[in-house]
Amino acid sequence: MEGLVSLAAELHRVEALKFGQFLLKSGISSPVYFDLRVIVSHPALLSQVANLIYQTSQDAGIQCSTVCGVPYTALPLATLICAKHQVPMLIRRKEAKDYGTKKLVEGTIVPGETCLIIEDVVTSGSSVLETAEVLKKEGLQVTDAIVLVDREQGGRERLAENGIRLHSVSTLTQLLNVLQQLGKVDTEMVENVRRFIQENKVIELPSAPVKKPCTALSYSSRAALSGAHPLARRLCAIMEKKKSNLCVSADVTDSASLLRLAAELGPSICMLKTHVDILIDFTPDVSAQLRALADQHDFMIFEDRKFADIGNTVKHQYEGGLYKISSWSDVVNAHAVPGPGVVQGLQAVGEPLGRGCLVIAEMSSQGSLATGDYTKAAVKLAEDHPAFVFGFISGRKVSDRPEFLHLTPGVQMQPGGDDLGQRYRTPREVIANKGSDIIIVGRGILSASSPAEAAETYRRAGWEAYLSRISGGQ
Ligand code: S5P
Repeated sequence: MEGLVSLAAELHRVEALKFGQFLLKSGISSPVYFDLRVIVSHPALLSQVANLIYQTSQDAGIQCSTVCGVPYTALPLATLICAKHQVPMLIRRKEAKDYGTKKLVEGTIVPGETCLIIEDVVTSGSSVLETAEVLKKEGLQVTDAIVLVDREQGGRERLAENGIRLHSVSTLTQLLNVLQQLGKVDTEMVENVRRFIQENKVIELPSAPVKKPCTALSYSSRAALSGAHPLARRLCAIMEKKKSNLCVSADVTDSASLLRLAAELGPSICMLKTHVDILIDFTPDVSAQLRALADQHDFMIFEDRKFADIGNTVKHQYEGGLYKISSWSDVVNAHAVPGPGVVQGLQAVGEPLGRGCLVIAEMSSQGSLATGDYTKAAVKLAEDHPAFVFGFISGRKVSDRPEFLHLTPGVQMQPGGDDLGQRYRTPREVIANKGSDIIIVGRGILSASSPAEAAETYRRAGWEAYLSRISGGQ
């Protein structure tokens, strides 16, 4: 108890715990706000917190082989505990959540061993769950997590559902009671906070106050955005109408198979992606028939040409040659590597025809170089050309503008990859967790004994993930 009194007083003194009115990420106004990052500037408090966390783990009788702090605030806490008590530590890399070859966890991993997670504040439990998922993928067992403050907003229950026991040094209510006794908060504020806890179970704690995220918006509300590109609006309307955020990648090498797929899968998809240059028997008639099927079944055609040259060259590649892509494909895509010229060249051809473009901001393949600053530059390139570009090829939501759509390839029902570097994530992961809008599925559907049935399975999975996302159940 004594420990708790000085903890509460210190957290309040250094403004790691504030009372007032704060706008949370979810758009909700909260009377209480934690920012535990500041404790690194107060060494005595930092080590007091580390000691209390360690003591809580001892009291709970937790046995573990390693400790991992949820980045970033809990990292120094884990470090202090591990150094003092001679426990091996693991570091979870936050920035390597993107594709690439970077390791997700640093330190020596012994599969089968138990790793204890340390966190500063738990609200919904999402950050702990995310870290646990990464550790489990490495073969570690995660059974317990220790948190300095449990905000009592459903995180404990959510973690328990996922097999993780949450132990807290303190709850928000306990801190509040102590601060009230110390005269640091008045009765009215105490009541406000109590009511807030009751009424706001499982909401996200903000890292910074921001407005409602666009992942919470429905496709139909995005279809109504007056500033969005007409193709983005139409695609959102198609998705809502067909209850499908599935784009099938029709990577077949003969025209008859392509047209058969388009006819069979048409009702299940919002978009059909082609690689017209892998067809051995392309004729203009094929594109005309494809166009007719797209109109009949109401899906868009996306020729995955991945333009990557100077503006003048891509203009010709898009408009002319054997394929005359601009004459039949609603959507094309472009690499950002040449700079704005590639989009401007394509736009000169496509905009008058009402076509649209996606910028490749990330790739699904192992070791992709489209990460970090490159991805940021690609996002800027897209946002600078809203009259033609309406979205991205990426592994996750890379732009906060709701008028831009995110399409993610590298999707199958089971995570994994192929032997040429492709990497797969599940529809749920991509749509509900990564905030993308459309799943692009090739071999997951094409290699099935019944592609039509497989397409329905993917359509349902993508749609359920979307519904769960907009209802806040991600
Ligand atoms: O990063 C990317 C971008 C694209 S467009 N990774 C990809 O796999 N793609 C394309 O998506 C790729 O060219 C292929 O047509 C499809 C994925 O096919 P699957 O069979 O691996 O699902």
